[in-house]
Amino acid sequence: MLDLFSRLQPSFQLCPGVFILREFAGPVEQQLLCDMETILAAAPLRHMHTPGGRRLSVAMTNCGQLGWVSDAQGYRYAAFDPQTGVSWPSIPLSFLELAQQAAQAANFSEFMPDSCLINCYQPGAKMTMHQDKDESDLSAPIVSVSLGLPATFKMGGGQRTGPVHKVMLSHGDVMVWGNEARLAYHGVLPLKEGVHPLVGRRRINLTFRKAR
Ligand code: MD3
Ligand code: FE
Repeated sequence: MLDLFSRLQPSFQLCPGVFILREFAGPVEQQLLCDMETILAAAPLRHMHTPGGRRLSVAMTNCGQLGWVSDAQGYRYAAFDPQTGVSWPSIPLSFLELAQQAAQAANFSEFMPDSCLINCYQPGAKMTMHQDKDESDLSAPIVSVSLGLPATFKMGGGQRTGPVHKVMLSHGDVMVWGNEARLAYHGVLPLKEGVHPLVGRRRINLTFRKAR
């Protein structure tokens, strides 16, 4: 664990249960982006709707045994892509290894995600404060990988309102949440205009979860 942290300075524990691993994904960025394009070809990005009928500004798709979906029926994990009717593409080895290494660096060994949500932000897209609580096993951490344009991430506590930590997340940064932070409210401020040399005019976030 020490050695994983030392090659990745400056990584830190933002607050109990929240680990920020700066540039942890850097060494595998090309492979991640290449594997992501294969997934997008089979399961295209789409703007889902909230149960209340509002279109999400972040475009999403999934890979893994289960994918997070939202529509008029509610939020849930589904084994099939509602848009194509077929299973989500499986989690590529490059994704899985990175998620497991990040979890291990944050002291969660044996993390076995069964779901990876791919979020695509274009300038202006944002994510309002929410909790991730659709997963059955809250003892498993969540690992998120940021690629492309930088974004400001907000993290509060157990309530939607109240003081927040703000953290800039840049290309290659990986965050791990677990334990006391697992149900923290969090969100992303509207993405600023820009073009990333490798990823273009967008921010990609890969969120690995154990949904079942
Ligand atoms: C903080 N995505 O998809 S990273 C989401 O950058 C989501 O796209 C954001 O929040 C993004 O639900 C943030 C992932 C994340 C996931 C779980 C968390 C952050 C978390 C649980 C507790 C606190
Ligand atoms: Fe979330």
